[in-house]
Amino acid sequence: SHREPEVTVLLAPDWASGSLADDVRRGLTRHPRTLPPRWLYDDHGSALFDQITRLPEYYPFAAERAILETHADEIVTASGATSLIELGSGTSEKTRLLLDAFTRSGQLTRFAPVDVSEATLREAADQIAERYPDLEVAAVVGDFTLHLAQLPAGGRRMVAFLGGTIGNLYLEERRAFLGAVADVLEPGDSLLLGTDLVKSADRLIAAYDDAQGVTEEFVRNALVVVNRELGGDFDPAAFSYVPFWDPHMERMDLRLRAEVPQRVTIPGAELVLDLAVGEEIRIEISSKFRVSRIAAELEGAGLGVARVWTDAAGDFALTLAVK
Ligand code: AVJ
Repeated sequence: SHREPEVTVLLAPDWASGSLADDVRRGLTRHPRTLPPRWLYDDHGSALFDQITRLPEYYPFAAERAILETHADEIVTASGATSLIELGSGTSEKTRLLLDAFTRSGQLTRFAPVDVSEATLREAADQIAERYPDLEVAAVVGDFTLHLAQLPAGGRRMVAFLGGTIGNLYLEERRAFLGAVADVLEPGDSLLLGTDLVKSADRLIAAYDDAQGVTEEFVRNALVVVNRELGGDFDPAAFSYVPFWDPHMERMDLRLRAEVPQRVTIPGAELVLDLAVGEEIRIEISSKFRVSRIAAELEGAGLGVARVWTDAAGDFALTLAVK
């Protein structure tokens, strides 16, 4: 028997539709037109992302897991944490490697997974509570850009932000996010940050343009979400998928390009959009990092790099930064 996970809901029930409309209005009227990647993860999108993590071309998932498999005990010891907070936890699949290490060390008393998807979070929290019966599981339905200050306090905390999700943020957003994390941490608390590293354009493009077309469908799903949530009439088939490596910004840039001239009406965002042939909508950026740059950004936010772990191929990094 185990304790029931506690679930705190910080998102209003209409949060999704409300902020999606704002994002769509703002993003689709600026140039380049953009849609924020957070909206890719509806049920279908989450299932597609799950499939992406198992594609042979998509190395980041396996690389990060390899680091955790090899170094979880060191990470846990270096952090000295008694409380683990995971931002954007999803199914918490890889987190189990950390939780297993924490179980071996016996130092952890609380696990707080944070995600915007209540259903995913509840299921993950139930499974974790069952598997780690001595752990207090305090799940938070929230947005890691909005609710950092309301995360469970007390003990020595390690905030984990895995998967390379920080790569979705622009430099300014990263600065704001890392600054906000540093603000809520107490001295001795830490951030465990997963980042994908710069590598050959060929491998990067393959990872985001897989042979089975799963990533393309994942990106195209952004239009399906807008149609469903805001009554839009995007024709996803009227767009081609354009993933490219931007060597100057060192990021993957994933776009959809209109193949025919079209008018798109999105009533829920009070928006009518006329797209010419060749007009593009950026759906996601995925920034790639160099270890020196990660350290510079963390230090700029007031966090000190304690350790960096990479996989054997040097594809991905986990950085432990301490307040
Ligand atoms: C979940 C943001 C880390 O950028 O690699 C994978 C999302 N998009 N394939 C990434 C993604 C297309 C992924 N992150």
